Amino acid sequence: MLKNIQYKILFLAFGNLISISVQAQQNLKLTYNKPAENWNEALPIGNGRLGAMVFGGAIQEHLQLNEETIWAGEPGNNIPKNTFDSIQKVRRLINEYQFEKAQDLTNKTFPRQAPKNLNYGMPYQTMGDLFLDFKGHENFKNYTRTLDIEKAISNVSYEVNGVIFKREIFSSFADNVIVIKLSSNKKGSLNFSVNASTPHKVNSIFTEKNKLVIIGTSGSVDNKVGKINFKTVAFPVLKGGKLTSTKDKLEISGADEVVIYVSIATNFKKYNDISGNPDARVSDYLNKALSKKYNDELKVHVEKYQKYFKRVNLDLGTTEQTKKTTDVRIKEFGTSNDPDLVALYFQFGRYLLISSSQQGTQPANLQGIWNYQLNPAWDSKYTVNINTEMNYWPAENTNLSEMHEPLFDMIQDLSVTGQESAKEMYKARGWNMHHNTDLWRITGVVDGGFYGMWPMGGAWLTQHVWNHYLYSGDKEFLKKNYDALKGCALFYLDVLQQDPSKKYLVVSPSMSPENKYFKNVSITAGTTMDNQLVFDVFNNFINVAKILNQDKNLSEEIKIALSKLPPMQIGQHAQLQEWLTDMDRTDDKHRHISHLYGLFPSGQISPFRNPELAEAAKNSMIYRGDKSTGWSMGWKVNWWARLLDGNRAFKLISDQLSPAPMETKGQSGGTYPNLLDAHPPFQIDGNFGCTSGIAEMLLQSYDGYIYLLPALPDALPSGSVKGLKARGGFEIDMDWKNFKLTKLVVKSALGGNARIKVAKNLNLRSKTKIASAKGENSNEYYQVNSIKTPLKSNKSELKGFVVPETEMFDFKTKKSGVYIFEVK
Ligand code: FUC
Repeated sequence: MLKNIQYKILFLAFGNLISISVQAQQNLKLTYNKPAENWNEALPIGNGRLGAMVFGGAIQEHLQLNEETIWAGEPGNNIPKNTFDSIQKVRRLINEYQFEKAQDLTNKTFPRQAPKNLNYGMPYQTMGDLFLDFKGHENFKNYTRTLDIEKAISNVSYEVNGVIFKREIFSSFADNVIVIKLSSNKKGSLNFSVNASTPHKVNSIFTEKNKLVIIGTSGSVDNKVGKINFKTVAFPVLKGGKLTSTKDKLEISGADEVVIYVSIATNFKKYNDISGNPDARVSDYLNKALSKKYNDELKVHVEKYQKYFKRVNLDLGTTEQTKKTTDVRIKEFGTSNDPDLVALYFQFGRYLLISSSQQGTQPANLQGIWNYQLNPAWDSKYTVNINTEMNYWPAENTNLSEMHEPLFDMIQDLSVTGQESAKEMYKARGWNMHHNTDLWRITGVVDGGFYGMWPMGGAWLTQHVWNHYLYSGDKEFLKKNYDALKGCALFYLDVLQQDPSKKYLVVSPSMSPENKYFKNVSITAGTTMDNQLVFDVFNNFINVAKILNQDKNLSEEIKIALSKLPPMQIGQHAQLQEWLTDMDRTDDKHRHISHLYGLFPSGQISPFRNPELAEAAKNSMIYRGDKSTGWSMGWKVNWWARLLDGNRAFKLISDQLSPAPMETKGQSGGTYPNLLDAHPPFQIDGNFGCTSGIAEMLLQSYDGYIYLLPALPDALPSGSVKGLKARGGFEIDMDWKNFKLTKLVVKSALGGNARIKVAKNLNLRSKTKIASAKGENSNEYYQVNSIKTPLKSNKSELKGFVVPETEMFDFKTKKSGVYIFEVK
């Protein structure tokens, strides 16, 4: 975007203090002055389906390649037979407070390793690697390597013996191929060979008519046989020079310019259909790309990408740090003033979502689409007890609504495959899933009872459906997803159990994801997160059924069940209780703080409506501490933003932007030189979580109004943002200076009342007639579901939650109306 930002430098000249304006440039590029030495330094490109990590070596270019449907295994679910009786026994043991026995029986029923006749989900797998070897390029200089996230192109440039060599590499949004253009400023100086490798056992690499071809079959894991067949073709188009080939290598000599098109295809059509023809598909993609001139290919690629990317602009100001390479900026972030790196990180999150999740593709998995292994960490599949949802947190508010669609498609699939787990394991109607799924849409328990006995995956995923509606107002979309929402509600209606002590309706057995409340026990009933999730599932159903005028009787039945869910509880340590009984430990540092789901992404806890719950949530956060895995820190940015503490949110951004550790395992995250998040190892959720958190610091719309600049930290006194979305189809542009909003533009796509909350005494002026806000917001997308009064331990000492002084005003908007406010 290269937008000029002005900042002032004071200096002494001739004894006088003079202030001058200096132009510094915001630069939407990741930049480096040396080739990547490892994968965490390589740069990700992607078009939703095809991904590559570009290493940018001068002597050897290396592209690690992915196609999003290369997964191990074959169609089929993973539901064990005859587990209902055990689940019933576990329920009884929980009711008798025999928790260790309940855990033991769960572990026995669902062992840690997949039994022989079952599987715990398949890994997402790399395709392989493409190498370009350059003779005589050992002594290179003036090297630069960039990823331009404004255009979705990676560039490499360096000089050898006075000749400048350049590469331009992108995963084309125009034609579904990866394109590598090589050029130099001296005719005839391109001499290199093209070769490839793949780690797949079943493979063959050969040349055929000036093309390099790789074919292979995905891996076999557990009880599944690898049945994804893939084909990759690398086809160089030369200007000048000549191309020769050996058995498995292409040699290019004396060329002026070369464009290599890489096409990859598989036989995957749908989770239950692998009848596609990789040969035909690979040629089809390639021929389409070859029918265009390179410049047209590039032009369409950039246009298609920018259609999404350019919707949002964020300027937080620049400093001298902006001019440094990205790896150095990350290293120095904690000790320097580099607000622009926050803006770059935010936009990089948007870049990653556009590049890994396009309409018609698979949703972004644990590593988006970028993975170099056959057996990556946690299979690089979909973990839905936080990670998959986190990937899509920035989809609506950062104006990338279309990128959300692959997740909705997956929910549709799961609402079918999940009927098997609902019926077989729980004798319940509807559908459910547990904490993992994969390309084949498995819905059974994974990784054994301790981690996997959590029947809540569908409850969390379907929140995205309702949220998409709140942002878009798309009733057709609601209709299309009605059965999935209904099936999810029916499942909980059927499985809720009566808790023996207070007669609440609770999910049993379940857990507060991956955390234990004593000894080695995670298994319990009625965890706070489960209660919050079911609360949202039921309310969504009641709301949607009303909007679509459906299922009145079922709604009434669900309202009764809803009224019997447990309220939230404030425990003895003044914390939000994680479990139904007050078992929280103040020294618990677990990365999951699942009971704060109610604070974010859900909106059940608001500092204005329920200050006591907000205070308790804050205490839980303080006990847990800041530093953790990447995704956990990303979540914390959102929580602190919702708690209106901009400085603490910024502290978490700093923790996230600290250099990732060398270890490939553990609980201490950070950011790799390529700006990707470290769990460790690389896991993309932290990027998306933090991106969403930055948006939440600037704008929130979950609580009945649009709150502008709710959590601005001291480090970001001035800036501007354009194109953030609020619920109800509003789009917001804002400028702020010295922590005060100076300009606001509200664009309304759907019309309706706009209710705006800002800091007190702002004195915004406008031609638009405004009125101070009274009562609940009349806008249908801003209705807040009321929660039960929380219970409070008499040992809990609350000090009071101080909210900033604000004011709220309303104005009527029309469809496509634009409303401008200014502070003079
Ligand atoms: C959950 C987390 C882990 C990891 C894995 C993919 O199980 O607890 O930290 O992110 O998902």
